[in-house]
Amino acid sequence: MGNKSLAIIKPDAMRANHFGKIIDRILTAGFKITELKIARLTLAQAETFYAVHRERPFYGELTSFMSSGPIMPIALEKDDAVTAFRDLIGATNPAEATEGTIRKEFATSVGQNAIHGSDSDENAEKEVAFFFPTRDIQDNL
Ligand code: IDP
Ligand code: MG
Repeated sequence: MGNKSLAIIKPDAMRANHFGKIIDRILTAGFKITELKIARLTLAQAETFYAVHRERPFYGELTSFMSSGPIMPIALEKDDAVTAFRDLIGATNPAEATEGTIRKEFATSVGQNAIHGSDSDENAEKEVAFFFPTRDIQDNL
């Protein structure tokens, strides 16, 4: 198992000013933040990032939402980071998310669900590289 994951605080949570509380949750859960920035995706960049979902019925809604405003990509490290982070964020649909998860507290719908988390070690590597192609920070945090 790997130790990296990529989080993205989505436009809904950025607009609602929930990023401070969400970052606090992430740190309290024991993740190390190695990279963090505010970014904004073009529609084409959102389509590239979510290309794996291009056949899904919600692809248009997802990519237009993810390019609708600022986002906060965050590179994370922890033992078994992908699984640990998906446990912290909860189910895709907040109606199904466990009490105490980030999506249970901050998501408003299955589409506008506050936060992204990588779903495999392989995708974590790709997703971190998508947002942080030059990792020039030493591991000294
Ligand atoms: P995940 O984010 O929990 O891994 P995925 O199935 O990978 O969920 O879907 C990616 C994203 O697409 C979700 O986080 C959500 O924003 C959006 N999405 C998933 N299912 C639906 C849907 O049924 N309607 C609208 N948006 C959806
Ligand atoms: Mg996914």
